[in-house]
Amino acid sequence: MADVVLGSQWGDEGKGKLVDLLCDNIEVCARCQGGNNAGHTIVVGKTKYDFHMLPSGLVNPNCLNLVGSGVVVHIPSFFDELEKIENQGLKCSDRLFLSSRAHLVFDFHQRVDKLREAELSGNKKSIGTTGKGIGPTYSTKASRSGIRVHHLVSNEPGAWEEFETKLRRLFATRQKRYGEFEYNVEDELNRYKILKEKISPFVVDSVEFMHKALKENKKILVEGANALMLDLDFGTYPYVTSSNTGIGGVLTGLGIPPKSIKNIYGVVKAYTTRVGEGPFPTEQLNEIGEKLQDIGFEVGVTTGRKRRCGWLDLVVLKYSTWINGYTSLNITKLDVLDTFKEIKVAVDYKYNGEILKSFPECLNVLGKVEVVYKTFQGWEEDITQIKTYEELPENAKIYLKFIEDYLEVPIQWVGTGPARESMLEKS
Ligand code: 2SA
Ligand code: GDP
Ligand code: MG
Repeated sequence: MADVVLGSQWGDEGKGKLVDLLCDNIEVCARCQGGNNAGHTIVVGKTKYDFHMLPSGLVNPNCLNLVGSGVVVHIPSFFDELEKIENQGLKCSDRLFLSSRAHLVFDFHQRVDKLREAELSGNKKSIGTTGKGIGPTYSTKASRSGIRVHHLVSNEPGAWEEFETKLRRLFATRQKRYGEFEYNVEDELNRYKILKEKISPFVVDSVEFMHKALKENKKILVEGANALMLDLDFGTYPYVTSSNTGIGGVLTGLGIPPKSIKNIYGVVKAYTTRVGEGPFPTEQLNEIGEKLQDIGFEVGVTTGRKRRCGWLDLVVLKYSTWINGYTSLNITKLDVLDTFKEIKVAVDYKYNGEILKSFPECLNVLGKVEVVYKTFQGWEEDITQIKTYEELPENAKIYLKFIEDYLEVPIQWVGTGPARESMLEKS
């Protein structure tokens, strides 16, 4: 069976840390969607690891790791990340696998990502992407002109020529759309001739890989990237990423049956953050937001951008729970709220005086909602040294209990600091 870790808000909830905690007992860790737009931070002792495209399960030396077919892969970045992690002392190469069906991100996809953003910014509608070429690559995938890993590594007669033709054609269509832009196809092809040999040992048929792991009753963990509110279908469209970041993406991105999924862990930050543009009803554009940003050290792992901050939004989380069906929750960064006298939580959205039944799909409506808050008294004490859930201050427990009751999902862990040990398990 496979357990799944999913982001429940707009990302950066602390998924990497939960994966790390669960990793001690798992044998296979798999990424199913996204690419190197993601940034998962893990702190082990004095070492801080930043994972982008590679699964965080690499921190466990006994765990096999798969980059699944739903992931989009920029191969030079794959090797940069691998090298960086290996230089930090983790031996990874022989337990890292890449799906032959994953789509390739080329440098021109990254250029196009930035060109498109620049185009949109003219109408003040840019998405605030990470610039990693994620959207343009999923676009070529959907338009059936994408290039997959197997196209690159194939040794069938004429395969390289076919790869070359595909790449040239793809680039030509992008040039037609965006005009002349700096990109040397010949250099790229030469580079990929070398990368083909380098990447080949990592490539597997991931459907067979996952099927075998399930059949052998291996303990599997799927690591979601980004988060539900960035989901292409269910997020705040068009201010989303270009993959299915919810439970659906786990199935389509790995090719495993629904019945193979056991636990679905929802990672919930004790407040809300968002990086990039797009609606954020509980955002605090004031000293509260600044304080959360500052204490929570809310800075993008991939781009270094400051994250926008605001109060916890239970309307978002209810919607997220309906879609992903969390079996339990990991509340992270509770310690960031330690010094707040009052803590607010959004419990409803009102539109034209009426309480909305769900999270609105239309951004014009969302832009006009009045957020209804419930106010909690802060605990105003340092919880970072606490060792058990029971020892948490009463006001912190009241806050957590309210979340649990509202969402009707049990809390399993509470994060009280960035380190591996700073995680309280609720019995
Ligand atoms: P993209 O690049 O096409 O996926 O961007 C589309 C939107 O998705 C958001 N997005 C993210 N949001 C939170 N965290 C992400 N990862 C990095 C991190 C972000 C960073 O862990 O800190 O370093 O800035 C991530 N990746 C994509 C993005 O902001 C757009 O709103
Ligand atoms: P992810 O993308 O969901 O894996 O999250 P990120 O790694 O992008 O951002 C989460 C940040 O919060 C990282 O810097 C973590 O080290 C940190 N973090 C995780 N859990 C906690 C916690 O409980 N308390 C504090 N203070 N920091 C945490
Ligand atoms: Mg992140």
